[in-house]
Amino acid sequence: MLPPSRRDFVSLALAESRGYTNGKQRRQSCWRKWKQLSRLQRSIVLFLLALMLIGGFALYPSLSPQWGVEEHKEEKKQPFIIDVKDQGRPVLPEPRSERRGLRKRGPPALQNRLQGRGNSSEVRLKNAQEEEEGKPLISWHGAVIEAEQATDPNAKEKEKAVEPEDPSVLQLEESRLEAVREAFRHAWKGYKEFAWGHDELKPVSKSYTEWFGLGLTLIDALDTMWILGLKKEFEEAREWVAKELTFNKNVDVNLFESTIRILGGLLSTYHLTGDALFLEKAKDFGSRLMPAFSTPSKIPYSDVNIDKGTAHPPRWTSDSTMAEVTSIQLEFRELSRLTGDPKYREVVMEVMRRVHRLEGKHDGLVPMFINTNSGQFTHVGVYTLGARADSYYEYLLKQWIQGGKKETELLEDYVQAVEGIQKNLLKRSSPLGLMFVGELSHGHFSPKMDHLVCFLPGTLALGVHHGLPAEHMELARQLMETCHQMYVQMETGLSPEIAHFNTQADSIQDVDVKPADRHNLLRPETVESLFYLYRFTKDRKYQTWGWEILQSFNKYTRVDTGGYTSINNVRDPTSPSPRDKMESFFLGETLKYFYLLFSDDSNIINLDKYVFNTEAHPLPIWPQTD
Ligand code: DMJ
Repeated sequence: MLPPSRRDFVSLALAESRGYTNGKQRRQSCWRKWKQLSRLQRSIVLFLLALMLIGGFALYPSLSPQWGVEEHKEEKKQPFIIDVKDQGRPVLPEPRSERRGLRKRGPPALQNRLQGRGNSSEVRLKNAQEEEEGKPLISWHGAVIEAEQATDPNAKEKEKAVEPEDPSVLQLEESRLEAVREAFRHAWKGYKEFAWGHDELKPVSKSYTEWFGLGLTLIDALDTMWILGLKKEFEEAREWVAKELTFNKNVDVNLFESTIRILGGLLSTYHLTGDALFLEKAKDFGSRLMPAFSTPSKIPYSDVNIDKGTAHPPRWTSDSTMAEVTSIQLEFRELSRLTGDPKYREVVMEVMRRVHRLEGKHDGLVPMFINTNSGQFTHVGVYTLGARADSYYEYLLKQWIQGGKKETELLEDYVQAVEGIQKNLLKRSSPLGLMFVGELSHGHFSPKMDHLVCFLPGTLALGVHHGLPAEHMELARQLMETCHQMYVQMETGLSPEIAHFNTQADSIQDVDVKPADRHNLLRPETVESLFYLYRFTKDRKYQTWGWEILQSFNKYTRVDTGGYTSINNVRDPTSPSPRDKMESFFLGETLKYFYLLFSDDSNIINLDKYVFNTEAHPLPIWPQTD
């Protein structure tokens, strides 16, 4: 039996819910009921109403849809084929309050990194796995990759905690992180003294090279400084961007290179810092790249003049490079999301749609060129995971991740390509039996592997982390070992640009290098993959391998007066022969991946929240609102 007051309240509620047809009648009836209530009853009702009102206000921000909700809904309805009608509403990177918090906090490395570590990363890994549990992942050509199949056999390993906070482990970690910061400062010193505001440092001749004339190294390095916690260096670079950087320049830029380095660098710095300056610059630059897409086939030209708004292919051909036209999507899609203007996303997704439909792939592998007039592949018959094709495969997976794993055609193409690699491009070397990725030329297998291919172990591991088949992880581990051997089998401990693998049974060494391939450009791919493999397996051997590579860079490529240089000969430790150039990706990628590899804090660029573009600039995985 309810107390009298509760009974009355219930009867009032029931009366109200009966459903009147006429509003006036309803109002009168409510009023009559109200008058019949005692003072106490009215107070209770009023009190409850007030409570509901306050609760409603408190909950409103978390319940109200964020900008762009409809954008994601559209994409869910039409995976991959994104609706152009979806116009106009920008999506901010994070709720404003958080961004303010981030700014106040400063770069992540300035925070107390020892707080709250270990457990939180494990929880996140578990959540990522749980997210996939029980759901078929994709439907691919009628076959369904089941969640069970996609379980990582190393899940146990994932859950294994990094050692408890053992002081010697923490000390080792901190000393390695400091070694990376020191390397960065040294590189920055050379850039600042001899190349400030120019594209690349020539550390030996103490001068610079100009490629686009846009301060390439400085922009490429912005988010690295933020992540490493180099506040002073970051602030002086920001100052340059604010005061000196202008895109009002009569220069031709390469669409791909400038997208991944400049647009990608500005967008990621915007996300990490919340500083609108970088978004403004990104918008300005992105819009100046758009003329590249005005071609008969919608496959963009390689070069665009950012002042005149004209674009053209290279002088000798009307072809564009496959990797170049299919590795600008993460950046343009993000620009659309941030500005609310779909035009950036539309042009790059049109490229993906056309490539997806093209005949001439070989088990999901693509040729290296595509014609900007016909929109067809050219040079059909040559397949590589190296130069000119590499990041096509990387961006299939990463776009799928960026968009919340809904654009199934991207995933289909990625999974099919991995099968194509397994079927056509893998062989084992002698004497160690290393698994390597060769090339196929008109049916002829060549045991040639670019260092560029060493992005692949990391990408495969990332796919497994996001639910793809466990066998990809096994391949990732084996290829990681191979990339490691490309370093340790060289006299300097540094990989050549291209390796040839011996397959004859009586070989003495697995890796052979042709005289023209002996250079090392300070490239990041192996360190990048070591980072992913360590993040996902916590196997410390990957950190050790990375540490050895850093030592070799310091020994053979460091220039006393500041900066690091590419070298001509990784086989000659007495005379590695400097090439006198520090590529912007050494600061943008290589040192950043070293830092992330040596850090045990999975919160520094959480891989469930960010996806790296091919120049190591982290962009957010789009929040799922439904
Ligand atoms: C970088 O510009 C990018 O990583 C690109 O995908 C490949 N080449 C360099 C680094 O080697």
